[in-house]
Parts: sequence; C-alpha cells; structure tokens
Amino acid sequence: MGTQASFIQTPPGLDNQFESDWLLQAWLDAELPEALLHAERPLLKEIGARAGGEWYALQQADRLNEPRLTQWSPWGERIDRIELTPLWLKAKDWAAEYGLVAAGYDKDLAEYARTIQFARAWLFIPSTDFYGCPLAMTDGAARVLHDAGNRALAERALPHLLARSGDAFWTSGQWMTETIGGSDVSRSQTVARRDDHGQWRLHGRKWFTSAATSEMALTLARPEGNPGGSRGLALFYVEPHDADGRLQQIEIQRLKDKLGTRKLPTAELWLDGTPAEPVAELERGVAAIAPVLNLTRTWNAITACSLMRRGLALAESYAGLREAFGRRLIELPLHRRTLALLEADFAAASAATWAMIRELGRVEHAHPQAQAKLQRLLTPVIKLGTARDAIAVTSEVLECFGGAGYIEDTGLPQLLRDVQVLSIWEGTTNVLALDLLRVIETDGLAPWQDAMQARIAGWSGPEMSLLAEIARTALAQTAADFESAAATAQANARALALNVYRVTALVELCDLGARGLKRGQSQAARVLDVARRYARLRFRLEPVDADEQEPGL
Ligand code: MFK
Repeated sequence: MGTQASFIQTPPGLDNQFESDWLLQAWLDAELPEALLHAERPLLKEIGARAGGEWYALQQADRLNEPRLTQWSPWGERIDRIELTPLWLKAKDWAAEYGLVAAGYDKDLAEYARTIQFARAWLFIPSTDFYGCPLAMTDGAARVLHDAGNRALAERALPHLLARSGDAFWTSGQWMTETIGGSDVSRSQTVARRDDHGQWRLHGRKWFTSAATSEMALTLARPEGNPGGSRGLALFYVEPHDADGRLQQIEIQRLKDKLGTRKLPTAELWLDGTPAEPVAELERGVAAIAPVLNLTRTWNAITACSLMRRGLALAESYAGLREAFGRRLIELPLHRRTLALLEADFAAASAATWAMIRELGRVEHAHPQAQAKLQRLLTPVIKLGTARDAIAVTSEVLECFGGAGYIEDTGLPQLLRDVQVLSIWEGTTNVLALDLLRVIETDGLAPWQDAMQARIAGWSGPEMSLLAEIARTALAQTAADFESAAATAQANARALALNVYRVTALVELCDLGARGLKRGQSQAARVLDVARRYARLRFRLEPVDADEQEPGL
C-alpha cells in the first residue's frame, strides 16, 4: 500500500541509569565509606532501573498531559482545583519512599547524608518531569523549620516534610516573586495584618508560585507598620488548604503559560486574608528565607547536571544505532569528538556540583567555619555555571539527532525548553554573580583559593603534573583579576563568577581523578582523560594533540 517506509530508525533507549553512570560511580566510590556505599548500591540500582525503564516509559506516555486548573464548580462555587498529570501523582509516592528529602536529614548518614540524598535525586530527576522542583522547596523549608527555633511549626510540619510514605509526605511551596520584584524581592507588597483574634493574615498577590498544590508554603510579607526594604519583610508559614481541603482565602488566578517545565503547576495566587504564622522574628524575612534559596540553588545544579546526563545518554545511544556515510555515528571521528567535548563540560560541571554537596553535608553535620564559607561561596557560582552549561550542552544534544532532535514526539525538544529555566529561576546569572560579590565582601576569594590550592597540593604523579600546572595558572589568573580593583565592580561580576566556576570545575574533576589514582580505582584514568579534554576545551592552553582525535567515551 506504500504507507510503510522501507527503513525505520530504531529509537534511542536508556539502560539502568545507575549502572551505566561511570562518573557517578567514580564519585560515590571516592566519597563514601565502603560499607555505606555497599549498603546504598542496591537502592541506587533500583532507582536507576526504574529511571531508565518504567518511569521513562511513563514520561513518554505522559508527554502531552499538563496540569489543569478548574476555577468554578458546575453550580457556580469558586473551587480553584488543580489536577496534576499522572506521572506527577505517582512521583510524590516515589519521592517519599526513596527519602529524597528525608535522607538529607538522616543523622545516621552523618556527613554523607547529602551525598546519598543527591545521588538518589540525580537518578530520579530526569525521568520525573521536574518533580525535583517541589522537592527542592520542601528541602529548603525543612532546613528553615529545623533551624528556626519555632517548636510548634517544626513539630507540625517536619514529620510530614521528612515522611517516607506518600500519604504522610508534604511538599512545600516557596512564594516569593511578586509583580514588582522577581530578583529584587525587597520591594514585595504583600501585607501581613493581625485580625481581631490575633491571627496573622496575608493580603497580596504572589505572581510566580511553583508547585501550587503543595500542602504548605513559606512566603514573605510586610507586617503592617514595618519599614520598606527587605528588613521590613517577615517570613511566614502558610497552609493553603483547611482541614476540609478548601483553599483558605486564596484564589488561584491562573496557571502560567511557560516555555518549559509545563508539568509543574506554577500559578498566580491572590491572598485575601490567608491565615499565616510567623516563622521567627517579624523582620529580616529575606535573610530568614535564604536557606531555602541556597538549597533550591543546590537542587538547581543537580538538576542541570542530571539533565545533561540524560541528554548525553540518549545521544550516545542514538550514535550507536544510527548509520550515516557508511558507518554508525559513533564511528565517525567528528561526531565522536563532538560527544566527547560535551561529556567534558558535563563531567566538570558534575564534579563541581558534587563537591559543593560534599561541603554542604560537612557543614550541616559539624559546622566547620572554613567549609561553611566555601560552601556559601560555591552555591551561587555552581548554580549559575551549571545552568549555563546545561543549556549549551542540551542544545548540542538536540543537534546530535539532526532533524529528529527538533521533532516534538521524540521528547527531545522538551529537554531544551526545560533546561532553559535553570538559568532564570532561583536567581538569574547576574543576580547570582552579585550574590558572589555579597559573599566576598568580607573574606574575598580566600576560602575558595585556599580550598583549591589544597586540592592541587594533594595531587601527585606524572599523570597529574600538566593538569596541576594548568589549574595553578588558572587559579592564579582568577585571583589576580579579582585583586585588580575592577574585578569586584558590578559590571565584572559575571566574568568573575564564570571564571571561579570554570576553575572549580577543572580542579574538582582533576581531584576526583587524582584521588581515584591513589586508590587504584578502575575509573581514574577515564576521569583524567575527560579532565584533560576539559582543560583543553575551556583553558585553551594546548593545541589539540593526536590522541585527542579519537577520544574514548
Ligand atoms: C529543580 C530545581 C529547583 C528549582 C526550584 C525552584 C522553584 C521556585 C521558583 C521560585 O520561587 S524562583 C524565585 C526565586 N527568587 C530568587 O531566587 C530571588 C533572587 N534574588 C536574590 O537572590 C537577591 O539577591 C535577594 C532577593 C536575596 C536580594 O535581597 P535584598 O534583601 O535586596 O539583599 P540584601 O540586603 O543584600 O540581603 C538581605 C539579607 O539576606 C542579608 O542578611 P543580613 O540581614 O544578615 O545582612 C544577606 O546577607 C542575606 N542573604 C541574601 N542572599 C543570601 C543571604 N544569606 C544567605 N544566602 C543567600 N543566598
């Protein structure tokens, strides 16, 4: 009949996303005590199998579904109900059961709690359509309530935020953005007023509330009579629904019509007397919500890297299947090289992100001052750098599929639309570069320089000598730029932040290889091969050499 083409391309596929992730395994092997890794591995294998199998299939089947807002009942009652997509409904159970928030607070895991939590999240995120967003905000809310000293709120919400069953698990929203300020939150106009019974009530419009179906939210409002600016804002706890499931003086005005992350119900909310509880003092709200910002920025970086990994896994699968010019793509030197360079950016971004997470685990466990300073400095830098890399890498990944990368029902264009958000929400590149200036106002770059120098000093052997020289030169150059007065001026902040990011990424990737070498780890040579590729790509200190023509993947 002529409708069946003579050639049908086999689509790319995913295998067990833990077992095939040699870089994640190299990292965990370097980072975790052997017994802990041994105990954790079966769970990671299970999540990896589901991420590459059942969840990935569900994600593809769910492609055209989107959350739906119904504002009115058939009989005229204002109901503002959001129906989630099928995958999102299931993702809540999976997230709770795998402890994707709870593991980060598990005291038995000591300083490794964050590494374990984020290794699981790494595998979960790419197959669950940005369910990582509510988890990120939930993690931030748990941190705030854990530390704020408000016992009543902690006792009420923490058991839910850290629950390990879907029924008990709550997610939290983070309602900050208003029409007047997305970046400049200090201008927020929402007002907090006490009613005749002494209950605080919020009045205002929240313009960009992600995961609007969450069971609680942290939000900012200005108690009546407080001064302007961010000092006059206070941090409030809200439960959007009452015991009967009705919204409490909240209207969901519409869902946002976004470029990507479309499974995520992001809404505009009108608060018209919403009951709320102050989390702590009735001022300095921005400082009070900052732990949420820093944790969601950490999740943002993990999301950026894990989505790069997803794109590359699909591109590598396709390169092994697709034939052109008489060979499979993977056998064509130029295609192979293209993938190898993308892998270098991905691997370096990942090493930097995991290092930041290691510092987070140490800081939360034992509160060492030097690490706290380093982690505070790294968070905006790694967030901004990984977001930009994710957008660039994912754009190239689509190109690796030719025309198929531009076709919606391959699922590939959605990847690019989704990653575009990573440089926007949770602080744009410029706002985060300014945050770096805020951090270095007191200590300069010293906490970072000292840490990078200490890593390089720990490298030994002929395999490390050239990389050490490149890293030392780049570190010295970044420090010199900073020393010249202009480097701290606002206009240079982005360049400074990106340089700090690139040097951190190089040093942490080399350090992973160096530590692996010392321990005779099987993946160490491969890590260092990628590190050399990254050094050539991003630091341009050497011409391409012969062995670079056919880099291993
Ligand atoms: C899947 C991946 C996860 C993604 C989930 C995202 C879903 C959520 C969607 C969203 O909600 S996106 C909206 C997120 N919005 C932002 O990220 C806001 C971006 N703007 C900033 O980050 C600005 O820098 C900031 C609002 C913080 C500026 O505020 P201010 O008040 O004008 O700045 P100021 O006066 O320097 O800081 C006030 C206080 O906060 C100071 O402390 P003190 O009062 O003790 O002096 C600062 O030190 C402190 N502070 C600010 N940023 C901090 C911080 N402290 C610690 N860490 C930080 N990052």
